[in-house]
Amino acid sequence: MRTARIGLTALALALPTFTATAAAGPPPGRTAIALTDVLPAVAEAVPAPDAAFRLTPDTVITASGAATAVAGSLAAAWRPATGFALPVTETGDRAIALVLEPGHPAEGYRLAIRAGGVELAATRPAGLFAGVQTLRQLLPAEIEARSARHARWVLPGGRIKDFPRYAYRGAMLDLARHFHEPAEIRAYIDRISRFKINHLHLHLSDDQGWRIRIDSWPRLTAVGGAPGTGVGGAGGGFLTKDDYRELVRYAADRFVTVVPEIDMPGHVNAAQVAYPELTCDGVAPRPRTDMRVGYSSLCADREVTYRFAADVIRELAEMTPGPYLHVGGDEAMSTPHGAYLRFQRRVLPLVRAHGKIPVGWHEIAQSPAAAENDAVIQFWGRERNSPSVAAAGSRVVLSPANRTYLDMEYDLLTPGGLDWAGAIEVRDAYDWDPGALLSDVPAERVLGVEAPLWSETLRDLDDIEFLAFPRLVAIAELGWSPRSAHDWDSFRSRLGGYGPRWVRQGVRFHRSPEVRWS
Ligand code: NGO
Repeated sequence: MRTARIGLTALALALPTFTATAAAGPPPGRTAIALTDVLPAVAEAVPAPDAAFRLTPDTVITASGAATAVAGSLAAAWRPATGFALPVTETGDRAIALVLEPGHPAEGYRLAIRAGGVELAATRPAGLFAGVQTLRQLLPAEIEARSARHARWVLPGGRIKDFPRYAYRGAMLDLARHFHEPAEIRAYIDRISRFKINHLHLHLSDDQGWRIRIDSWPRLTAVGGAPGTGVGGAGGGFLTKDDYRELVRYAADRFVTVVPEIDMPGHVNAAQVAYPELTCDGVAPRPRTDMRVGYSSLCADREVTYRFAADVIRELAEMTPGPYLHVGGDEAMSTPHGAYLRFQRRVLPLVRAHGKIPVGWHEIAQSPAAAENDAVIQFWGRERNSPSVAAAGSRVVLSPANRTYLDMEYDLLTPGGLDWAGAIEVRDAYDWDPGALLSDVPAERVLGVEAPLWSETLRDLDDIEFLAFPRLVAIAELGWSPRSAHDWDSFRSRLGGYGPRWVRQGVRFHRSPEVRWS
């Protein structure tokens, strides 16, 4: 692997800023934004251009019961820039009404915008939240400002019916190679949930560091989370159990499910530095801050290995309300094949025993225990066909490295990122079909897509944002929008229109030359 080591922040700060748009504005009754200017693309839209709805100082948002919290989030998003009170009430005229009603698919919603009012309806709050993300993109970019602006706050008229193609739309953040503070993780949750990403996979342990407190093995974080435990000796840190629980709650408020990962039986050097009994010879290895992979392994034939795995899985499951628990399994190059199979035969059932669905990188599909425990396989290869994934018969999350790895460089000129899976520009991230990537995995076994962001080259939130955006939006659209909506020219034009929103939010993003930015 090769890295470009130039700081991303400096580059992003040097980008020109946008000037406010819409000075002239569209004619009254019309809007600058079309009903279909939404990322990810909506499933069905019927514009009614003369039926726009204008927000006024008197606009109210109506909701009751389980819809109230989502209504509150919409009001909170729109208050700063509009300067309007936007009270959430049970009833009201000319309102933006959030309604729970039967009959919509999971996370699906319908939206009707008329001059006299707006109705957003879904069966569950998750659907309302998805609809709110759509609504937020239908007001001009000034709505992202943090203080009151003069603008015509007009929503384009018409009807939308929308629902996801896949149930699982994920982003992964590696906390092991570089620890990212809870505030940075919360910011990332804010950013990804805007695009209807609904899972956040946290890679919590690796050769360099261990980032989640485990009470029964306290040296994991005391040693593995100490200062200097990041790549290049930079950084350090870990999540306390309270930090983790608070992140899980924060994510859940944005309808994002946290998927914790402890990587085993490889990628365990940090654990072995803290507990030498986790090696086969009982000798502590040296701490590692380089980027090599494949050299560490738990010992499949020592009982202490399974006490360790059981304790870690139990404590992690106890603080994780979501259904999934990821046990890694990738690049166990120094675990003999038989030992790998013996390890998975004992560890995958432990995840089940603690009430969770095991998830693993696609190497776990070599183990019959993967299918027996109905594990989810996360494909991260480059090749079109992966017979071992097909053989397992399990559900698959697609993270093809040459399409979805957000830590890959954009091109040869843009600093930042690794290059082992190739350069990934926005169109590379967008132009593939999750339903057809693995020809021997039937479409119905595809649970969804996930874009991993490994942290070897990352330091701070600016670095995270610069590599994630805009590529993560391409993956979000592949995960949410129907295949029939797939259209590079449309995507790239909607993306160009989104740029000013990121500028206002203070998000550093790659101004890809493939996109005409507003
Ligand atoms: C690989 C490897 C990780 C690296 C990453 C860098 C997987 C599943 N294992 O992906 O340890 O950090 O590449 O791109």
